[in-house]
Amino acid sequence: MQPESVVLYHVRMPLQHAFVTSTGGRQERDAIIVEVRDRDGFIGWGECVAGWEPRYSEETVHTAWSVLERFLIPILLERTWKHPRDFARAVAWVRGHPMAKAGLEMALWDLYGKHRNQSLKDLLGGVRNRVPVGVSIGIQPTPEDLVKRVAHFVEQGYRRIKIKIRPGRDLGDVQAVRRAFPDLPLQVDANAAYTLETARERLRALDDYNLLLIEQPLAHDDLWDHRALQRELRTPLCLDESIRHPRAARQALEMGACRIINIKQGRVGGLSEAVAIHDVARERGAPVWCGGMLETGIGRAANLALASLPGFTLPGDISATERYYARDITHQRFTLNEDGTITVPQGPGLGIQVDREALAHYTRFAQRWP
Ligand code: OSB
Ligand code: MG
Repeated sequence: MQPESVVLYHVRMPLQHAFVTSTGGRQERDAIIVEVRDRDGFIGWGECVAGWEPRYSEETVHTAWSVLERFLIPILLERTWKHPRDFARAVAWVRGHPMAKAGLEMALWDLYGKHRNQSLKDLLGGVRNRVPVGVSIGIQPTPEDLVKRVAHFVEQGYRRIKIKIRPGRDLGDVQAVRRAFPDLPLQVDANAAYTLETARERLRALDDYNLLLIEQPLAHDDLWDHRALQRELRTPLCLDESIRHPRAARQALEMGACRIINIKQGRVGGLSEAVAIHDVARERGAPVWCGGMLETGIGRAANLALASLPGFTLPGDISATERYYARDITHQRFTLNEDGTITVPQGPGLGIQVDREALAHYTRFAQRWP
């Protein structure tokens, strides 16, 4: 593959529902869409999941744009690439900025698949054509509102529900949902809102509610305190923010900081690294599942392919398009199958077509290199 030009699009898309977590809420979602054109006339698409504000991690649309422009795009354009993994290796010296790297790497995977006429699922070693999925529900105004939202998605057929929690909106919310749905596969995500002390006070009580897991209760960069907390809980801890590379995954599992890992290709620097973390967990018998960042159809296609790998044994945060966007930027709209799965795209690369009219509609700023 010989990339010839790159276009970045900063998009802002209205969400169907405000998404509120312990770190704040948003009514819209920002992202950078990446378009790479190569000498053979193929086009590869990628999605950089950095958001508007540095709440989930340090990265934002603007830090990612800057690193892409100054460092990553020049590296991409300077040579030919046999495999997307070679690009991941070539940018490894750039410290941090995993979402920026992942957005560009995704476009290379799409190109690679189109050259070889193979789907991303097959390229990554996927083993399933449909993947079980769940919904991640933001903090609602009241627990009663939450129960209504949960009921709505349960009726649609989702396999499990994840609810966001924060100190003060934890036990009561879980109790309300459990009362209404005693057997529902249910998990919670705190997005790093607790300290070891507040977690001991408030989260130990959750052990009695048969949760699948508690996601990222403590600080975004912590492993050690999670280890202490996990020793005091029966419910498995799952790490999201804290797992940024395969080494952190290995260490977290070795020390017992968690028993389950949420894998997001953006958080870990791309699909190559995401597969490496999957392999680390699989060697140790730890389940993984595919997290989400409210992706457009582009990133959603990548997540579905990733979630088709054999170690992804828990339902992913990969919901139907209509749960996120009234109008998406891909022609494909992903829908929920009757068995609570979403079908993995089968076409070459990501297997999606971009709706250029919709992309232009949501674009706030675009730039082309060279
Ligand atoms: O912590 O998993 C998270 C969205 C943005 C930032 C962080 C998280 C999330 C989600 C959304 O939970 C999951 C989805 O894309 O459906
Ligand atoms: Mg999370």
